[in-house]
Amino acid sequence: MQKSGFVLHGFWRSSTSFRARAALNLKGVEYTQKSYRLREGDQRQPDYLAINPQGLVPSLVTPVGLVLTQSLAIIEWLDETFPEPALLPKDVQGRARVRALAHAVALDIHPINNLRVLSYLQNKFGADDVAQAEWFRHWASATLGALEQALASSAETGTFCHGENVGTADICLAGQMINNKRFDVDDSQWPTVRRITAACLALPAFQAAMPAAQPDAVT
Ligand SMILES: N[C@@H](CCC(=O)N[C@@H](CS)C(=O)NCC(=O)O)C(=O)O
Repeated sequence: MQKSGFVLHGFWRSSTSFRARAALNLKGVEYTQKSYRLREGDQRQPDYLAINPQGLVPSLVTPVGLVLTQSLAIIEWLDETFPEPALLPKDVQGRARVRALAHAVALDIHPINNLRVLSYLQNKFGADDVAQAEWFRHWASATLGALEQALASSAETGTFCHGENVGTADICLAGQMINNKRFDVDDSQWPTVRRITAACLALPAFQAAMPAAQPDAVT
């Protein structure tokens, strides 16, 4: 499979799009981006729903027109198609650990803090910006506190979530930590999480994936 001609449908500020960008960059895959303004509802327009009926970003379209959705599935597809550098450990226990760390962010934090959930809280229950931010901080902190404990207490934790190789858990963690800044989440209580995030963000692949570095960024 060639490493160019991919199209990433996403949004500069979306943490799930960040995950896809970081994985593509780590794999050295070239891609162009098509941007959807999430607050304006571009992701629910018919053209995009034809690509991804869920109306969520990201989606990745390969050079032969294969449509991939769900950031974790996109990352695994990239890892299986372009094995180096590996984003999951070689051993089965290591893979289970990295997936568990990644899932804690991707399945336990992100879905309940997503834009459509915050919008529903506002429209259905009258939650204003302050209340929505409080909701976000509460659910992000609940899981990140547990992740801090898991990472700080494990001998498997290294420069990154799992040893010295950056991988899927780091991608999810860094994306979440970037997003946290928009909601003033206090991360001083999670030194290991902070240290790992800083190590990730020092990598060129992550720097190039940063929201502010994207062509559609509005800052
Ligand atoms: N589980 C999906 C979640 C995708 C998702 O929720 N993306 C957000 C942006 S980070 C989105 O498209 N939100 C649009 C909305 O809430 O309407 C994934 O990992 O790809």
